[in-house]
Amino acid sequence: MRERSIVRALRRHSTPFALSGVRNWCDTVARRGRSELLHKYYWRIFELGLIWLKQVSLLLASQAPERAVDVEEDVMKVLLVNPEFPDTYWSFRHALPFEGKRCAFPPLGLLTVSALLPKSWEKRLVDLNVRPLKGSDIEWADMVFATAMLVQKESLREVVARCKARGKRVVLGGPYVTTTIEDLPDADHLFLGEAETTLPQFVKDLERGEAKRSYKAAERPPLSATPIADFHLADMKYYSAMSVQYSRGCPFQCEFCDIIEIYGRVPRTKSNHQMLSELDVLKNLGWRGTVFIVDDNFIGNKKNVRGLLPELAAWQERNGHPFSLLTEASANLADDEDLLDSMRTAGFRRVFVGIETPDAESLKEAQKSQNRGNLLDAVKRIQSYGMEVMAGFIVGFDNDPEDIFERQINFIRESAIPLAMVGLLNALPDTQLWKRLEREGRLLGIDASGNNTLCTLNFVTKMDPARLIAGYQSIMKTIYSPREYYQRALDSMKRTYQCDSEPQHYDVVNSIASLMRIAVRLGVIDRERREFWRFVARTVTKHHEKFAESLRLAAMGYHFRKLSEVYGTN
Ligand code: B12
Ligand code: SF4
Repeated sequence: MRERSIVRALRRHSTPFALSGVRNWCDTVARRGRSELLHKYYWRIFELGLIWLKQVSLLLASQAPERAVDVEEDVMKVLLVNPEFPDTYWSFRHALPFEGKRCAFPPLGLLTVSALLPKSWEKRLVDLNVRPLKGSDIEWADMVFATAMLVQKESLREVVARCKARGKRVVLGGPYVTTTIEDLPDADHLFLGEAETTLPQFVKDLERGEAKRSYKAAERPPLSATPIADFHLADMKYYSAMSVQYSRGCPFQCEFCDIIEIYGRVPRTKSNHQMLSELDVLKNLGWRGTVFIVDDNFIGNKKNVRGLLPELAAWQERNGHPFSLLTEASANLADDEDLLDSMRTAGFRRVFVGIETPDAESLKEAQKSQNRGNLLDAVKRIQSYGMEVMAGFIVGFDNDPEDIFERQINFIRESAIPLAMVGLLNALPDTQLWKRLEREGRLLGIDASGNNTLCTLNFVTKMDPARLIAGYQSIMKTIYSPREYYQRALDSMKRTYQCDSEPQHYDVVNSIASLMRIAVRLGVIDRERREFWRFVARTVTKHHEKFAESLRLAAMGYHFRKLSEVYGTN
């Protein structure tokens, strides 16, 4: 009964398409006109006409006859939309086609939101990175829920405009909505921060017809309140990995980081039982292969992680090692050999580490105290436990010396980190860095795009900006030139050697298809084919047990090279 009344209320209040179109048109014309013709008298008269037209459309909408609601169909229909990602490091866009995939990871935030909504509601997921959003998808829904990171904001804006034009109620949440200081798209409801406690409240408010415009939890929720995500909504065959989350928050205080502003400095974890149940669900849905534990810092709460790892290892053993694990952790992971050993046993094969810079002064400036000591040794130690190290690097700190670009290149070369993601420092809203630069009057008033591969700066840098951008581009060009990259990949495979190599879950047809695609693209069509065959030959002779791994790395190298061609040149 309760649900029917919400659905009826929503359908009653959803504006007919044509009328909402008139209103949106009025708003658009008014916005454009204001900037272009601000002081013109005749514009004012026209604007009054627009206001009148908008009022009439509102009045007609309020008198529109209530649409008949078929009682049998009175189930709330929620469309979950993940906007499109631009072409960045983590999009892996140029590598995915080799695997026959469309997107790297499913939108875990939305799948979790789905699980927080009443079970009886009908839900559908449209991930724009997998397929386009059709008019019929929007028509189907009573409400549209969309998420976004900063980098997805343009696509989000389009999604909201399309859904609003069809008179749908739109609900937004996620990191962009939480941290932005810009005007958000014209949605009906905004969720700031985590939604474990606020969404159930929203459902109650909706029922009473008292849903608020904005929801923000008074406190960050414990992760015991996080349900198992609705993984079944994601069409798994299009993703190259699945995601689960163990913890949120990080105990450190890197100046540029917005994680600690969004998720806090006290890492909260799920229970072991929650984690293993999520893995059970993924396994029962038929998933095999990579699972990304999407924590801000997996070892943020070391005590709890130590308790989880043996159980995780036992679960993998019991289930025939279905998953290869990937996560993100701070560099101090290298200080704890017991932890490294337990991670290896539990099936971790890759770890992303925020190295940022080999320069001690710049690390101090970034308040990255956990990166003290010999970072090169730290990387080697992690690799010696069979884990490929992926890492983030940054140039543009105030303390960066003139030779920082060569030093970054040398560090990346010596550390044998194939997937080195180098970005230009940008200040994200709400971070300590943003606040400092604001105090120092150095912000340029340019919106942060969230895409740190773009050659844009949003604050006044100490180094000459032209020199900084040229230096950044020289890093990109060097580290992703095929010879450099393949050498790092070979070195990394050598250092991560272990007797029990990564479990492979071959689907014979797909694997042969992937092999053919890689061989044709990189070994025949690509102008760097000589380097590719040299790499293959050296892998076969020295690391044949890692042949599948080497093909994955070759595909990734191609993605990064394509990116460096886009961003690494003027
Ligand atoms: C996994 C992950 C990814 C995956 C994305 C997978 C996917 N399809 O979503 C990958 C690896 C692709 C990725 C890439 C990037 N990421 Co990322 N990523 C994360 C990470 C580590 C976890 C996200 C996650 O799944 N969380 C688990 C879910 C359950 O939490 P959640 O998303 O926050 O959702 C909760 C709430 O936010 C809320 N909520 C979320 N959406 C919605 C929607 C509605 C309607 C409602 C009501 C509520 C709601 O409810 C959920 C439950 O509480 C976060 C950090 C973090 N702690 O979240 C960074 C993070 C989201 N990423 C970030 C960034 C910067 C990037 C990149 C730009 C990095 C780069 N330079 O390349 C790229 C951009 C993507 C691209 N391809 O171009 C930033 C975003 C900053 C911002 N303000 O937008 C974050 C916060 C980390 C950081 N500070 O660096 N990322
Ligand atoms: S270690 Fe990583 S997540 Fe933690 S504060 Fe630093 S940058 Fe943020």
